[in-house]
Amino acid sequence: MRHFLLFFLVVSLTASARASGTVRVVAKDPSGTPVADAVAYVLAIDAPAPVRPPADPVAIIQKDQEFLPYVTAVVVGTRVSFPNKDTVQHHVYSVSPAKKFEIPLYIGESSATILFDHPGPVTLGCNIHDWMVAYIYVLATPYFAKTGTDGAADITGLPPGRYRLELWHPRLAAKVGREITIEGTADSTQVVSVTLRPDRRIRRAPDSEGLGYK
Ligand SMILES: [Cu+2]
Repeated sequence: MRHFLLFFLVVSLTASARASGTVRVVAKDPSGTPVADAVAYVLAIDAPAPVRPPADPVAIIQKDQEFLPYVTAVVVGTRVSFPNKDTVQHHVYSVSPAKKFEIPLYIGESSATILFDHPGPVTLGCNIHDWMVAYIYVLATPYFAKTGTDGAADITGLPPGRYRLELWHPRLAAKVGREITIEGTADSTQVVSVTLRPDRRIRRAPDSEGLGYK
């Protein structure tokens, strides 16, 4: 009987250690329109969740004088490369507190990779092309996902426990967050209302085609 009880205990402990849940975050503005390019992430409240940066650098390319992708989420310790797919030179820089850097004028695959070693938002710009802007959001949690055009992002592999769900977006007007609980393998959907500031991005000069910028 005692053996049976022990066996039962071990089996149930193993099962709970393996169990993981998914949170589907759906970001919408107050009018109900889906919000894309938001970084949804959860911070573990009960136990620390260490991050493991990827072995290879994450690439943010420059193509047709734009950065791609517009928003990139990485964990602390990730290296990012900035390959230039254009035939013009770019000069990528950031003056953000989480990471200040500069890759002077280059064409093609710059040998420089930048290490993002502090959490927080990083705004990327190009010294040559004012309209080029993109963002890196550096996270101190392994649990995150970016919303698509449908406003949805699935955060997977969450061990049971309590988490703080937060969202970041380049034009976020006010911080959003709430506490959530993951139980077993149950999936949950969290609809989050996000208020964005107006989009003030500088658009490409309309006559740039004729001025030899290409
Ligand atoms: Cu440029």
